[in-house]
Amino acid sequence: MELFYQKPAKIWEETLPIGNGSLGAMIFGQPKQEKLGLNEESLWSGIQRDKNRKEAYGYLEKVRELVFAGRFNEAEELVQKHMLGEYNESYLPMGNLYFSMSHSETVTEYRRSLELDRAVAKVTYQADGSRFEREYFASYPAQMIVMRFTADRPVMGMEIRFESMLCVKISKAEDGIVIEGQCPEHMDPNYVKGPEGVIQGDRGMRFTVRVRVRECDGEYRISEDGGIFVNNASGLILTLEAENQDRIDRKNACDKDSDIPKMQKAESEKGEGHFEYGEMLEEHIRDYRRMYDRVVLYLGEQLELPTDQRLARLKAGEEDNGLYALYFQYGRYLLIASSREGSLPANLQGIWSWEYQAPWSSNFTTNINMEMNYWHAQSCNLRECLIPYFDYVERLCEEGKKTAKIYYGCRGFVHHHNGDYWASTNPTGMGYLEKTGQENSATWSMWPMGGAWLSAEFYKFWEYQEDRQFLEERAYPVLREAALFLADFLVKKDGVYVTCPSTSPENRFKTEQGDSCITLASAMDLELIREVFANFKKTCGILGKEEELLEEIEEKLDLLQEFQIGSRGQLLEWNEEFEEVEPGHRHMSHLYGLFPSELFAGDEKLIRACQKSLEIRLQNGGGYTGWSLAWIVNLFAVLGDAEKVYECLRMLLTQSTYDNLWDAHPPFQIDGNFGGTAAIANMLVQDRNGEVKILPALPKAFQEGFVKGLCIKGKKAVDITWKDGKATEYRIYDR
Ligand code: FUC
Repeated sequence: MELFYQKPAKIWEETLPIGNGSLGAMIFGQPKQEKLGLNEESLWSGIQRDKNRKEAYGYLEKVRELVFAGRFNEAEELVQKHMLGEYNESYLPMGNLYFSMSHSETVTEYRRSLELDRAVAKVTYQADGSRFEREYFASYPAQMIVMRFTADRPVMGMEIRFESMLCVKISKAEDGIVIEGQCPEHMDPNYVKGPEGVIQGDRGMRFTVRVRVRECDGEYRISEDGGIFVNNASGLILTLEAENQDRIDRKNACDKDSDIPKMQKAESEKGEGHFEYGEMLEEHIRDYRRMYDRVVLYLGEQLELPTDQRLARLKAGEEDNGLYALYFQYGRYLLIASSREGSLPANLQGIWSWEYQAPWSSNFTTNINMEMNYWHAQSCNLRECLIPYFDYVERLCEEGKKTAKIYYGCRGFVHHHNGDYWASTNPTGMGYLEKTGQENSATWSMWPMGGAWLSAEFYKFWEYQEDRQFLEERAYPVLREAALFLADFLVKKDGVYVTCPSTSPENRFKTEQGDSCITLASAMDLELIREVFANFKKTCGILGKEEELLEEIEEKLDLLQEFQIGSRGQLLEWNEEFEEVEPGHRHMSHLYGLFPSELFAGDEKLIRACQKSLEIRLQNGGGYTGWSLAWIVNLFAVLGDAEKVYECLRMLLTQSTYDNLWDAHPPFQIDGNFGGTAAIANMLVQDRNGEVKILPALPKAFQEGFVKGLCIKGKKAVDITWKDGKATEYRIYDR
């Protein structure tokens, strides 16, 4: 399977992304002036420091009093003024590598492709009577990006240059160039401040990038100012490696067992300097296919048409079942390329980001986005890709213990809606009004439920992998800290336990005194609490642990505020039937219990209420961002509404997908790709609440097909073949 094009990319959203979890490249494939946008996932602004707002706790009681008195916007004002902390830092683009070719502008037989079966990108064309070919891949075992340029005759000439928006010094090395750089010590998000929000300073992280000429059968020289000049060559192989001093120190300091990818790794066994292209390519493909090959999906033939044309045909109302399978496998490809052991989790753009101040800092947004990035990891047989997620959440768990104490006087760990490289856990949004003139920062930032949501994947890992050591050593501690926080955070009002302050991610409600976002016991809070408590109880049960916290949890669960159904039969998003400011809001937060959680499984009353809420959201324009649509498709899959699944999946591809099949929020945000992939898996098999469903939401359009290797719980996988919309054969087996 491949993505292919008959023209080079003009914009970033047409480039072909490659990656090894840490290093990424976005390939334009321009014949005359090739450009590669480069990333290294640990290049972030900032320094390690405490961003918690120390006086926050002093206002908590007052905020609660105001909420209990129904003075919601006064409570919001207080939160906004006194409880919000600094913004998190920003993910940064490493720079671009340019290749100015000496051949003429006119080229023929142009083709650019990304082979999903091998994770190799290619560009081929004819110029001046010669055939040129480029091959790119990002090797995880070798921790490098490898670039091979060939021509059928020794006519290749080019100048290679590296440029960056970061502070860099480029110098000549014996076999290439060395780029030494330093990231800014602070960067505000672009929605707060423009370039004036950047402080370069001299405390930011330092990094080194090396571009090496590994093979060249023509002449080459390197200029003092860092240009590489090639002439009369028919073959040229370059590699790119990067090292971030901070990352290595930090990892070494806190995790002695970790397998830190060092740039020398590639040369280890065969000795210094050993490099053989064929070996390296083979090693890369072997490593990649070990994961990628586990799942095969056929929904229809792969048309011999360029991917952008296939997308255009779909937009014009034509059918292309194979394109959905390509989209699905691309979602698996993108996760393998952006989340491997030893790296950070996939951020808002995976690892591919080109703007100096990227949208929403290209950070780890945890009120939907980061979690959605991993919705397909289990079902689509990519468990290893979760390792960076678990590593990162464990860091949040450490930092979040401080935040829990400072903000709420609670035990356990809390995380809010934004995370960065430094794992800060405080609510952000401080000074937003003063800096931007806009109110309402508490709407997105005052959400102390990030840790609760993030902890869910730990239990799910146990369910799918049945790895007792993982449950004991990794899941239990995180679930315990999450449960501790929630147990302490609950407060009693009229004999019932509620959360306060409480928001429902990014949505607002109307009151007589104007609109607000701060209330008590939003549905999502209650869902998360019930889920964390249940997961913790189950974990303790399996591990045979008895502890006081379990009793406390029982007591809190007995008196926990119930979910409420509104006048239209909908599940209420907040504890009262408020009028929503945005009834078609993109977040489906109150439907969390239906999906991704299994909390409501089997409860017909709540499922019907969710269905109604979903209907209301959609009637009012919901699903207008890529990830929002992806969430909706999953919800319909769980509801078993096959035709809605198809309708929304089609919308995801036709309205929220760029030509390189990246998800469009807009702008590019990778969550929709991953959520969309999860939805396709959910339409084929579901394992929820102890019940495996085969083809639970198969649309009429996908009459015939087969899938192999989708995972269900208990270390099992499923193969299904279907015809006329019915399974003709299926097999459940041990993985
Ligand atoms: C959440 C969403 C936005 C966006 C941002 C990165 O705040 O509400 O739509 O996806 O994250």
